[in-house]
Amino acid sequence: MKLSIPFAGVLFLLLSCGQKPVQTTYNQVDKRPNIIYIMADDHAEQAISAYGHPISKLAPTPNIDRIAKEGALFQNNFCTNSICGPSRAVVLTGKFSHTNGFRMNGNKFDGSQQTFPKLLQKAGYHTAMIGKWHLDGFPQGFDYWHILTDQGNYYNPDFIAINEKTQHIDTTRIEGYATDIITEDALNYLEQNKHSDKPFMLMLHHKAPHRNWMPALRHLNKYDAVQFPLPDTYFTTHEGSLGSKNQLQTIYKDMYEGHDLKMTKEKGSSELAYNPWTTDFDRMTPQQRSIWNAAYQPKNDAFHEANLSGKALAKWKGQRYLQDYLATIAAVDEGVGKVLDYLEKNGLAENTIVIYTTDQGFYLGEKGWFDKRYMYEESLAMPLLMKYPNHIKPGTVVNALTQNIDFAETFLDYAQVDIPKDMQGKSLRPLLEKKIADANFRDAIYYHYYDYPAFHMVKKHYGVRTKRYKLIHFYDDIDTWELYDLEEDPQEIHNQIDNPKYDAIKAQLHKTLNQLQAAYLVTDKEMEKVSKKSIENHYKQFEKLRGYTGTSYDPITDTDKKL
Ligand code: SGN
Ligand code: CA
Repeated sequence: MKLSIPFAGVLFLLLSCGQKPVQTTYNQVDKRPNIIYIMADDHAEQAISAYGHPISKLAPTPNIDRIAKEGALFQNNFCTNSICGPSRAVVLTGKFSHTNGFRMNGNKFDGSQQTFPKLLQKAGYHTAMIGKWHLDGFPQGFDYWHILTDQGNYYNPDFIAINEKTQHIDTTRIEGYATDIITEDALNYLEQNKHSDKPFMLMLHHKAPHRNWMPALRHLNKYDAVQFPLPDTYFTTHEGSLGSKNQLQTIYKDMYEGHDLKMTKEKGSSELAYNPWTTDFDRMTPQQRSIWNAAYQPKNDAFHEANLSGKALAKWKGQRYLQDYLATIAAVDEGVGKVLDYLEKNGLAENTIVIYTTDQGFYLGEKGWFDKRYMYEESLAMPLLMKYPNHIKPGTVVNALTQNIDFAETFLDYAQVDIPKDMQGKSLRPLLEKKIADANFRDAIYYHYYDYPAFHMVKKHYGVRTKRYKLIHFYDDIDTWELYDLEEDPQEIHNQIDNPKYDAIKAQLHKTLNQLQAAYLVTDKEMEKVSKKSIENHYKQFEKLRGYTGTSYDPITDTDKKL
């Protein structure tokens, strides 16, 4: 791996001055806790074994689980807007999308606004940001940053950083696997900072396991022999839910057979079946590509021999997706282990808060889906694990309704920095110190997703979730409400909006929704409608990108249908 510029610069300085770093105790002067915020991209709770889901039992994440074992596991943590950039903007600002202004990917993040890293930096912290940024513009409020370009690539990714010599912003391609490079860079950062008397705050953001789920070379065959359980709702017909009918995120219909599922054109060939974004595979070195092909070819040839169609093909695609998705997580888990080991070996574990989370939840075949965006449980949920020895009791389980809106205030609270009045969350510290009961923390959470028409065509919607119920309004080219009783129907397949049995609950949920919108100073109860033409064009554009076989299993007719 190439040395990134700032480290090369520091090394050069140390060598050229002939100085050895002064040996001091870490944080000798300032005893406030260090913070390592590890955020993966699209890592579902169902794929973190600490959460106990059947899928994760077959693909455990022992290192990530260590954080919960030594600290806390949040059982009801949610995002406010289930999509990448917006979730990151909420984390940085402690404000909802309608307040921080970043509602959807493609918006411009106003980097000049108040963020928690800026406040920590001002209060004497050394701050760093490594990995996926995806907020447009460059990070502000960080002493060191080294970020992926846009979404980043799994193999030989491009990174952007400030060249310390020229002060120009440089893009450098680094050979290797993104997850490993990011982990390595974080370990280098910790090592370089080891003798600072300042506490640090490091944001370590992985690209993995974002689409198209490309595992590290050492993990390409990791789960070939495992049959993962496909969810009961894999072949749902979305009865009673207009909001979920016309999306484009069904595994057996919308995945690109080459790019996403790594299927080949025919037996004996390593040519990908359908690969609209050539950059992910084309950027691999010939050596990487040949290891890749050697690992995938036998399983792809076996697939061609089996000559599957209909339901069997749809199930095969679900398996391939899960095998790749979970194998991609393996390197993330190893990386978390390396960071935790480093902290222990260097006497840093005690005084460092470690968080593991992801920008939002993800579907692993529930309702037939991949991707996120919806206010349904799998994508609304945002895994959260947190340790801080001597402050958080090992094995703590938090059941309170919490959100990414709370993170900024939590970090400021632990760092003893005043929490600005305009932040919209609540510090989680009193919960972790058991100064407040879970049930008294928050009665309901607010959600708003705006990104339509866009990839996957999930309609705009907002809503409220309490401990037991959920009310959602889908709007724009439709106008429809959904109500779910999460206790009776955790899979959210029975929309109770027209069931008179729920009339009183419905009225209460509407009231709570109005109260939350008032409390959070919601300025955009509903966004402006888009034109029919634009919606049609988006459908056309995305439908063109779909599978090469030109057919998909249709659960309504139980046959293969032409796409
Ligand atoms: C890409 C993906 C989508 C994904 C978005 C947003 N398509 O466009 O499937 O929903 O990113 O993801 S891909 O074919 O380019 O992989 S996010 O996590 O950045 O919000
Ligand atoms: Ca994401």
